[in-house]
Amino acid sequence: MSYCIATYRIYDDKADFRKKAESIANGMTVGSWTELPQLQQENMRKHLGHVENIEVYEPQGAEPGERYADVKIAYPDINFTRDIPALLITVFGKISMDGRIRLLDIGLSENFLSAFPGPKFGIPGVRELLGVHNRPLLMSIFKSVVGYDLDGLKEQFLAQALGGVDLIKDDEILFENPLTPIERRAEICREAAEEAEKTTGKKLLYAVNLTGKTSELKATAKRAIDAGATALLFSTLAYGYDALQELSSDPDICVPIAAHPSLAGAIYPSQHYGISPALLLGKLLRAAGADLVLFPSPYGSVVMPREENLAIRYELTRDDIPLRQSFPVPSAGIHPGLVPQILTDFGTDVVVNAGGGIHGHPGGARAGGQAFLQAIDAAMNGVTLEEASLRLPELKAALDLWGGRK
Ligand code: 1AE
Repeated sequence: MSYCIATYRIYDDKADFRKKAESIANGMTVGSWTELPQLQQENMRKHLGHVENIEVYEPQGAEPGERYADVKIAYPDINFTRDIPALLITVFGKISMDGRIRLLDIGLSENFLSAFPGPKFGIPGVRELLGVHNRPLLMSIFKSVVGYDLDGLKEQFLAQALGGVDLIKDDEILFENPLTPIERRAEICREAAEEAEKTTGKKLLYAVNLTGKTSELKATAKRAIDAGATALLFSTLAYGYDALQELSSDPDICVPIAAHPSLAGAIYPSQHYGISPALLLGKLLRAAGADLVLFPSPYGSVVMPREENLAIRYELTRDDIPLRQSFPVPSAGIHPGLVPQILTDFGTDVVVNAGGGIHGHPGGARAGGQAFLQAIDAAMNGVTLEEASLRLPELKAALDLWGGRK
């Protein structure tokens, strides 16, 4: 028998946690077990979930609200189809609404995972497309996009591209609109990328924001790719993991997909409810095929605790599962002064991602990109940013504005 194993943290001041765990294991699989006649119990046994482990935390003198248990429940794979919606509904559908319970992890069985091709490109594939193998990548985010026309967008694109960035992504709030429809956007940005390459000698990927009705996503993605998009940005949690998987496993959608974490804050931040970031933004997005995964860093404007970031990174890059690794992209409020810390926490296989930290540079977006690359180069070579900035005016201007001289 093959099982997926869910780990929950359940808070309760008085509950008998074993009873509670058993009622979940029964209730989320065969329903009421003990009330079934003997013969039916035998027939249903293969569908029955079971409690694998319970660890109760009840420190002496615990204040009300502090008592909890970490509970592992095994769910037979034969109960659900091999897709993420069925898995999530099984392990955390109804019970997500039943008191203070948080889903920490799901151990995916080999059998379940075998239905997932995972990222089509992953870290090695994205590096191959860019021809950059030995340093963190740099991604720039379009800012001020709503209400701009194609010329305005092209001008912004060129300024970012000339700074030497590896990827440029749309802002996630840029939807289909008459001024910059997705195909025209893809077309003019491809032209701008080619123009910039003549100066920088560098390839770059442009991730257009894929939006609109779910039933039209694939067709829209293909039109955008035909028009010149070299990557896609997709706000997966708004659409569902399965929508991402549909895109990533389509052989005609042959560009990397960056998953934007929009809405994740409605699901992960509570210690008592929701789903852990490592599962929500790490394990499940990799399984669904995200080549790059954005999430709030511990350092910038929208923050997530460092240990949660490292847990996401672990899930995106662990090498004991047969899927390509996804790039971690710690984001929000990132500026060049943070680069050494990002490299310390994430190593080389990371995408440094910035919007305001590029466009807000006193010398403009081109200088903003250059300052980031200078910071990456210094950090890679063990040179402090302070020291590097003595001969690099773009980096110096960024450090003067935002600080961070490690
Ligand atoms: C966590 C997502 C970050 C994001 O999408 C974004 O646009 C960040 O912009 P900046 O770098 O904070 O300006």
